[in-house]
Amino acid sequence: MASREKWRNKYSEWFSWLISTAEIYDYGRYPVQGMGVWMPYGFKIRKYILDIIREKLDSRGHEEILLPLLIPEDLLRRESEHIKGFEAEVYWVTHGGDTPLGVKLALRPTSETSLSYMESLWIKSYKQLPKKYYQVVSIFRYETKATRAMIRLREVTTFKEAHTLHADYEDTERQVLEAIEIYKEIYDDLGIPYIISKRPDWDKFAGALYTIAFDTVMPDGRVLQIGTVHNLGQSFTKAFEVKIQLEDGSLDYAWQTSYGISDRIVATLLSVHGDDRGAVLPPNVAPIQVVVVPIPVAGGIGEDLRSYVDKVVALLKSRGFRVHVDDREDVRPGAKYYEWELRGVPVRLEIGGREVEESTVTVARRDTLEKTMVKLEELVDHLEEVFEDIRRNLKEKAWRFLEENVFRTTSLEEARKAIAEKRGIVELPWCGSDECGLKMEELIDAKCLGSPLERPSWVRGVRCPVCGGGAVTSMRLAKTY
Ligand code: A5A
Ligand code: ZN
Repeated sequence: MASREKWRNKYSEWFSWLISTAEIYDYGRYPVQGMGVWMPYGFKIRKYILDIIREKLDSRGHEEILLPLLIPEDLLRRESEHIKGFEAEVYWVTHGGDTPLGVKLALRPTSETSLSYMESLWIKSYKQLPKKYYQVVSIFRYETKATRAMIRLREVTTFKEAHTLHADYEDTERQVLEAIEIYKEIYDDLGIPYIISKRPDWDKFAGALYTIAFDTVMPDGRVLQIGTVHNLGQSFTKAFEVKIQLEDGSLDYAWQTSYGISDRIVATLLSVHGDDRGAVLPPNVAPIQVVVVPIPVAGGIGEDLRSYVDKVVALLKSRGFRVHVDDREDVRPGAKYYEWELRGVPVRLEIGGREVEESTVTVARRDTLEKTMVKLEELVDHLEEVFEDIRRNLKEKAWRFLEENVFRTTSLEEARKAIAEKRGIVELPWCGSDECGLKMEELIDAKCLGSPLERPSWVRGVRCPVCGGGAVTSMRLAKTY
């Protein structure tokens, strides 16, 4: 905790240091702003996260598809609210070689328009519904706010966008709840804590009826939106003539939802669990779960040591662990420890003369840095327990940090002070009017995240601090990314 407080003010620096030194992501050097490079180790972390995301979606009837990167201008413009929201952020392809294109083509900023166009051809009847599609692709947004590694990219390379289609509004409401459940499970599996808010009307996704967002508090106290779920109503199906035959034979426009997660999930995973030594990865997404470091006896890795190490590694591999042996002869064990700690490997096994003799291994945990001697025949069970314990420990620590950073008050002045001094999230009673919400932003100098999905009991009988009217819910505000 002490160390968390310490790097509150140097978190940005820490994050840049981590992703470059641990060779996760090369950012700021590729000569296009807002575009980074996934390096092999980072790519693997990203892949294991995506495996979880895909598994959660697939197991609930989502089907993966792949839409074209280019969207013709007329398609992108067809839903008027949508294009208003994205107009300023679109990259346009205007030429093929030297030839000007007859129709400008957008690099997709998201795929509601291109998919709705195809759905108008594919979907004709309520019998085909609900339909749940998703894709994992690059999207392009010419972000005007300061770009940032993984967090505010101009090429978002890990954009998981899900798009669903329904026969009526009730079914979209059910789908929104399912999406929230899926996202909770994904973040829970990664030990990432979140707060779920219904975004205020002025901050919803362009074209949506409403937006539900997952936010988390980063180590510097600023809030990051890590995922969103949108009820799109019939905006796009009307614009694209996605008409379906209903059960009673009548024709109506279908209903839609969409929900997205991006590279931000990787940034968050690294940030909420990391420490002064570097990354601390939960075992389920660690590219290397166990690193074995042989401790040279009398200056070298002799025959006995090598064959014992081979035996340990074979055992762990046969039980499905992702194991790496660091037997570099020209690097000292201490330097190896430093390197694998930086990369967040959950468990290190140290094996030297004593371990060979006693048929044991020394197990060092990355999260607590504790070391334990374990008998070889107990190693597999021990590691399974340690993995479970690391998972629980990381998750609990991260949730504690989030909870410590949510501050509830009825006073605008206290809210303003809390944000100025500690950042984090403040919760104020709110009458529900846009006007008062916007006024809070101004008075507190923070951004509205929105309200809890259910009316919180603490606002009962409490007044909106801006207008003095009765509070119907609470408003959350924070300094955001
Ligand atoms: N089609 C819907 C799902 C959509 O585009 N929603 S969204 O605009 O809210 O984006 C989904 C998520 O992507 C956001 O919640 C945010 O976490 C992330 N995101 C948006 N813009 C980003 C950017 N420039 N860089 C990194 N992540 C971004
Ligand atoms: Zn009010």
